[in-house]
Amino acid sequence: MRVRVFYHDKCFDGACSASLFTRFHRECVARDAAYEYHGLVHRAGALFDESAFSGDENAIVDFKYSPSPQITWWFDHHQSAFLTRADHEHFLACQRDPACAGRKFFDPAYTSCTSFLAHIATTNFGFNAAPVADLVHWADIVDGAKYESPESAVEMAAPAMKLTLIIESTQDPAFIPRLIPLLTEMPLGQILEQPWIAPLLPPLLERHQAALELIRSRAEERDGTIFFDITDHPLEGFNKFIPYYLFPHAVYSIGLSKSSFRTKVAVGSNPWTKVDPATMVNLAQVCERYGGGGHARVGAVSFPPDREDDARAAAREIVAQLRAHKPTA
Ligand SMILES: [Mn+2]
Repeated sequence: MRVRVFYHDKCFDGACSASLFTRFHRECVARDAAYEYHGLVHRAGALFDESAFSGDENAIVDFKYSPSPQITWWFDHHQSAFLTRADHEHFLACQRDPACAGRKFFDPAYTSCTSFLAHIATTNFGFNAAPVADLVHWADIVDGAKYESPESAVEMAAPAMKLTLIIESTQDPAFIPRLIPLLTEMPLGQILEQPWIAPLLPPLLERHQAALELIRSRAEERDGTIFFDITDHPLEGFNKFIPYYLFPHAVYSIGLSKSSFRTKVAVGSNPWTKVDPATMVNLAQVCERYGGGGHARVGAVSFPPDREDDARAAAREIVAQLRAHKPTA
């Protein structure tokens, strides 16, 4: 049996979910299957290439729902999991179909897709999640931004955080598929020491430092909202906690950045803020207005590279909305 696993690309939780799905599937569903990995990214336009759903089984983890009949497993925890109302209705219809309901799972209350998958695999399929407890713990910390301080998030001492840096920055399409099986096979510290992984880290730490200095030079904070535009310095991603490391009292941050395939408006909130979450703006809803999405506390909107002006206009509107809004302690 050939199983194709589609996961949120360049994301620690996406890679951990793909690894955990594999271990669960091998232990509880099919002992002799072969697994192939295929990363998915949020982009403007079609998210899925139907012809890629060519396995005997096709699983999507930590990514949006696809109504394709080729998709046989789905696990997600994103509030914006459904691209359209029709997709949501397709999923609800699936929940009423016994052949489908036991294989497609959605719960936005989970901090990480990895912890959600561990829960379903354990309770519904008798999977033993004890050997992967450390991985599940770190997936929750990384995906839920549950770092104890901006310093721990930006200084990145833990192996999971160094791996996250490598995963979020890699330009090698073979890297994450090669990494995925290891995530549920050996401790994270040992993964980092692999000879094909260890040399990747030092240049990334240097680039991280440069991004920190670039954002420091661009960011302006007003009325609790940080804004920075670094579209003139194309970066393939940067640590999203840098703004709060620079401005610990800020509540929201909007960053306009550019990579090879998109201009991105990143809309986040300070995970360490002292304001009452109930008084904060739902950022998934803000982003959905421009065709993006995410979670209540962090979201993003992607524009094609040739619509940078639209991205900038959207960023300015969002900045104005959030600066006018006063969350309270
Ligand atoms: Mn996730």
